[in-house]
Amino acid sequence: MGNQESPEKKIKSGVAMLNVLESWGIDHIYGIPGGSFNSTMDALYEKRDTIQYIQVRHEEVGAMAAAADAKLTGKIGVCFGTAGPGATHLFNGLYDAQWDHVPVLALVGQVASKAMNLNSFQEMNENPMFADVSVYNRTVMTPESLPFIVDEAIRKAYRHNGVAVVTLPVDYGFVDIPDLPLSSAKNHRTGLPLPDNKDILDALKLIESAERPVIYAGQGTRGAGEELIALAEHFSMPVVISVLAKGVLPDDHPYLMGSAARVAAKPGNEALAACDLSLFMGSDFPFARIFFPADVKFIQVDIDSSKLGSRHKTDVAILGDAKETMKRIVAMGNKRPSTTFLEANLRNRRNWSNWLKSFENSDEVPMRVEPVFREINRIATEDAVFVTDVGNVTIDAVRHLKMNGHKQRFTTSGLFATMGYGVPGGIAAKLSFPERQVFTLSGDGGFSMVMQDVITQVKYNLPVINIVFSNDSFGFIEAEQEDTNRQKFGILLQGADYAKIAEGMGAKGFTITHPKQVKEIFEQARESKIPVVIDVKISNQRPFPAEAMILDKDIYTENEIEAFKKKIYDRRDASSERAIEKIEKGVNAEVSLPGYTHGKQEAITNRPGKCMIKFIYRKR
Ligand SMILES: Cc1ncc(C[n+]2csc(CCOP(=O)(O)OP(=O)(O)O)c2C)c(N)n1
Ligand SMILES: [Mg+2]
Repeated sequence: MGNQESPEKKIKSGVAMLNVLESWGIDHIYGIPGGSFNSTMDALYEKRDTIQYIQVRHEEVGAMAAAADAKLTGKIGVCFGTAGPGATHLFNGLYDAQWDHVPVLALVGQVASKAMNLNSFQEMNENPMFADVSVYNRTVMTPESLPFIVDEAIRKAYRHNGVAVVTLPVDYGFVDIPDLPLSSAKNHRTGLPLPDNKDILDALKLIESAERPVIYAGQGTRGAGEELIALAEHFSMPVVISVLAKGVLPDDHPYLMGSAARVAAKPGNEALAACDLSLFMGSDFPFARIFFPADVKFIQVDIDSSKLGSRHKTDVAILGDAKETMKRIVAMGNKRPSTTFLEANLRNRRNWSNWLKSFENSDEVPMRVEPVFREINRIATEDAVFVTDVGNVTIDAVRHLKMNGHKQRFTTSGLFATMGYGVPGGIAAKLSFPERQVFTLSGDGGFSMVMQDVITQVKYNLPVINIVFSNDSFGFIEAEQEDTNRQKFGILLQGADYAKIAEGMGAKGFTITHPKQVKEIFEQARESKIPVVIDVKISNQRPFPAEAMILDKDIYTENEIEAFKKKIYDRRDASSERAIEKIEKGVNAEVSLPGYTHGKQEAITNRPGKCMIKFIYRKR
């Protein structure tokens, strides 16, 4: 860093800026150069031994990787784009960071200061462009201020867990400025609010009087898996987790009901539908109003006061760190013995797990996904990182990855839910954790949005195992269209040989078409020293939808099944015909009921020895 003893010492403004980055522990930065970014490229050359420039093939990939870096490490991710088209390409990655609340710094090129505001080539009015996505958004006005502004930008990004954008006129970076020690990195402190015991006592009153309490845990519980288990066990509460909280608990923990909403495990949705109290812990779950009963008692814990009460009518709000809050709730509350509600949920979850497991050795061709997940789970190391794209593949990953709840990590594009997260996330994971095994899991749609950057994995020797689930469809949207009972349109994809494409970029490519091949190919992938793309040709079946039910004669009475069938007969259309046919075949028929919604569910949870939970569907 700078030298206070000799203020006459000069340094290029661009290098001074990178010194600030370095002081904050930033060791790599993603982007593509351009005319308006050359002074920073020059500085990056000078600083090449300490800050690695990662050349991506699309700025979106760089921004997405920066967001993924931040999600995985908690440290700020950094990306850049040149003025105009390079800048606009950043948006998806930046919005992903914004929605999943992680710090990212975007450096944006600008034409030279003298050319600004003259309608110059590629000059755009960048501040308003980035206004919505950012927590800090400035254009540098003098070379001397550039390092100060970047320092401030980093502080703000950390403070607000958001995106800071600094727009740099290209000429400034080349200017010599005094080399001053200006970084505030050493002053950086983080702290989380501690809960107020009065609020905890209020929460305890609700917990103690509830009959069917459920914990809904979000990413705020990351790092607090033990406290979460202690809380669940102390009060005999089943736990439902958000997608972003996947991996906080071991997936084989019996109290874990899985996730809710469309990515749900069935017991997850059913636990929410049946509960009379929600302990909503560190989450921004956008579907809370739909999936909890309207009259549920609601306790919300968050470190961000602006989130309290935002997702559901809330009875008790606790501003506090989830970990500390959970500890105190347990310490201050009386232990509650097991209940029929908990027992029912535990059994519901066991049924679901057994049902999922029953497909693991399926020899169906085209393949089901379960044999693939069986292999992923088999070869995954104890600290593996799983990066999941957006689509049916998200549902499958959330349901089938068996994470250990310790060092393994899961990441995806959570609330923004953009496709094209897999390959960039893989780059980020392997750069941040070179020693760890990294899987990316993408649909063919999501993969083909960003697959060019497999070449980036090759260039930087990042041996990621990329898995492409090829169903020749935007499957997730196809299922939505199916549910509307309208014509399917715009969803089928031209198939491609993704293994060959990967080989063309210098990666190792495999194609799996039959379950017999899975084991051998995953063995090879595990040993590979270069990036791998495994293209699995899967059948285009939607994952078992939450809006379907299993009519099991062991669980439902004849009358219940008849009543349900009648509902379907009443509906006479192509999809109900198919459903009836399935029911006629007997037990364990999977019946998908397009046109029915699970928005309103009634649950019968206190019938030990019987089915614990029954859906009653209502027509939309
Ligand atoms: C950038 C972007 N465009 C469109 C969507 C809407 N969308 C959500 S999932 C999906 C289909 C994903 O298809 P694919 O990657 O093949 O995965 P699959 O569902 O088939 O497993 C689409 C189009 C989105 N989330 N992000
Ligand atoms: Mg697909």
